[in-house]
This record gives sequence, C-alpha cells and structure tokens, in this order.
Amino acid sequence: MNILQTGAFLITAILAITAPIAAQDRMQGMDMPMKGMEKMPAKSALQPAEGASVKIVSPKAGEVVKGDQVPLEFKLTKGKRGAHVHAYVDGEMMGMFESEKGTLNGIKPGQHTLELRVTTADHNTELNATDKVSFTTK
Ligand SMILES: [Cu+2]
Repeated sequence: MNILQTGAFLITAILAITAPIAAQDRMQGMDMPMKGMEKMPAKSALQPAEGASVKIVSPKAGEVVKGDQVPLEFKLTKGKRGAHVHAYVDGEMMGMFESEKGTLNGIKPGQHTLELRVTTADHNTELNATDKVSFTTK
C-alpha cells in the first residue's frame, strides 16, 4: 500500500470503530424509557459492584399506583464503574436513568416487580448493584 491508500484505510477503520461509540454517547443523556431497548443483546452475568449501589425510594414496597405512569426515585452510588441505572419491570427493560428521579411509562394494571441495576457508561456491563421492589398499578 502507498501512503494515500494506508491513510484511507486507517480513516475507514477509525470510522468503523467510532461510529457505534458515538451512537452510545447520544443514548447516554436520555433519562427516559427507550424504545428499541429490546433489541439490545442479552446481558451477561452481573459484574462486581466495585463500590456501586442503588436503593429504590419510589415506588415503595407494596405501593398502589393509579394509572400507567409510575414515579421512580432512587439513590445511586456509582462506585468505580457505575454511570447510570437500567430499570426492569417484570424482567423487561423499561428504560435507563442518569438522574435519580424519573417516570416509568406504560405500566399495565397489576402487580409488578421493579429492578434497578447500576450499569457502566457503555450500557453493556451491569453491576452486582441492584435493588428490587414490588408494587401494584390499577
Ligand atoms: Cu444504559
């Protein structure tokens, strides 16, 4: 390869590497339930917390919420690697939150289990820093 070809190859390679990262960076500022999260690959086992922890403040255990919007509040300790939390309702990813307040939308009437998992900035590494609570909507 001559220098021009090498340069073009490098630029192509760099674009291929950075494009997915840029897409993830855009996701990071969103404190709202995300459409399309279902398409994300299955998570592997939880990784060591390294100082991270999360505690659900709202909804409270056994709380009955009217309507399909559930106010969410939690205390997040990021530790070494944590960046935000992933919210699962009945095992299904409902959104991700960077601030400690938000809303879970579209929750069907019935009893539910909410689980928050502290997650690293790449969205793919969930830490063994979780909290669970059961609540009811009607
Ligand atoms: Cu995430």
